[in-house]
Amino acid sequence: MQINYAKKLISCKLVYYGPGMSGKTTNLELIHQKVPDENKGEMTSIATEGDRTLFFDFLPLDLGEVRGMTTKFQLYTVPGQIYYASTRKLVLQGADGIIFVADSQAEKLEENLESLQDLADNLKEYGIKVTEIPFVIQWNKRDLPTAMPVEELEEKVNWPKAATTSAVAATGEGVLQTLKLAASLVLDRLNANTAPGAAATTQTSESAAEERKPEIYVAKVNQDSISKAYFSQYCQAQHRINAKSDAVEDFKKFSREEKKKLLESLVNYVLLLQDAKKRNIQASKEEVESQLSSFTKRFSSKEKLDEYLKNRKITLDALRNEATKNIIIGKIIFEIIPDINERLKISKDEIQKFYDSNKDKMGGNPLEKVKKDIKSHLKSVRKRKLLGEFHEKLKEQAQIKIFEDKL
Ligand SMILES: Nc1nc2c(ncn2[C@@H]2O[C@H](COP(=O)(O)OP(=O)(O)OP(=O)(O)O)[C@@H](O)[C@H]2O)c(=O)[nH]1
Ligand SMILES: [Mg+2]
Repeated sequence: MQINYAKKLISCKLVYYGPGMSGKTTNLELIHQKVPDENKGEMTSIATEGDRTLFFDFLPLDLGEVRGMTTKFQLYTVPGQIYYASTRKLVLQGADGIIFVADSQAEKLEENLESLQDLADNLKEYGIKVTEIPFVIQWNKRDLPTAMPVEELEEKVNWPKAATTSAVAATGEGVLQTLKLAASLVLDRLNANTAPGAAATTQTSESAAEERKPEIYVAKVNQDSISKAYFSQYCQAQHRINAKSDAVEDFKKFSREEKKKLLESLVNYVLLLQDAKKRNIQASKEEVESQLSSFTKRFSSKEKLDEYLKNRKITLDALRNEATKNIIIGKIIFEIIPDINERLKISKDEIQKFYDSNKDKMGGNPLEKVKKDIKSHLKSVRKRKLLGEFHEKLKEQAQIKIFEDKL
């Protein structure tokens, strides 16, 4: 919670958590529709792939005055899909309250429980207990025929004994009630902490306020903003995945030039995702898993894979993100250049030419031996060129702002 006593401003962060497709973004969209314009900021959906959240959705709200202080809420949703674990954790940082959007359908019981456990684990890493933070569970999708009775959900899912609401976010039912309940729990907590006699707690909440900085953005790409925190995570991940050797640094420091290059590549990716969304192109869970396993099966055993991941300091999630990117790129390329396979054909002549003009780099190997490598090299160069041309086209039509001073 950020409290600025000079400006009489309280700013709270609420995070909508829950399994994939449970209705988190739908909650935010509805709130955005219902709140009068003067009390809300722009809703930012950050690089969404289809209607799934990739990074987070963000909506600033002004709830008016509480005890003489202007109260602002920042609403965030996290991506529910398993493979965005690192993003979920990042968005939880500094949360003042959580709304867990559960999917009431019986077949989603396991996913609800997993996601709730994931939340508890992530909060624990920030030193917070799920039973201590202002916390509301929303039983969403009450309209669906396989929705479990609320009593059963309470019994099977609500182990933190949180306050609960019922909702049909798709029609708006219960959405504002859920928000109001969560907001009141956060404000109750604030009141308790600032009440006379609670001096010690006030101290800590004030100093915590100094520590939490507002979200800083490094770029805006059409409607999507890229936060500095996300960008930093992206840089580390790219470094780890692409490093030539397995010995990667714990935290690599990048030069300004390197950062600019990395930001350019991230902007390109966001442009690509936006275009994919327009074309309704997605990477399905099955596709991601199958691409992932074509990589992991290179390792002779699970131990070998674990060792590789450990040396590189990467997680399977990071590889899944990378796989998602590759699948989407592959699909877009195919859609914009239907004869891509034709255009990626490398002729014997080209291989010969490359071999002849790079003979000194061939280590004395005969053409026969390096033919395959040369072919795949030329193919990836051409693919990059085609993709580069496409990025240029996307850029021409896009509104891109880079905040270089924030890098
Ligand atoms: N029937 C029904 N459908 C709903 C309800 N709430 C949301 N949906 C639908 O469920 C789907 C997923 O909703 P989202 O809001 O995108 O879900 P999410 O939790 O943001 O999903 P991720 O971002 O992938 O984690 C959409 O097609 C919504 O229209 C509801 O109460 N009832
Ligand atoms: Mg979402």
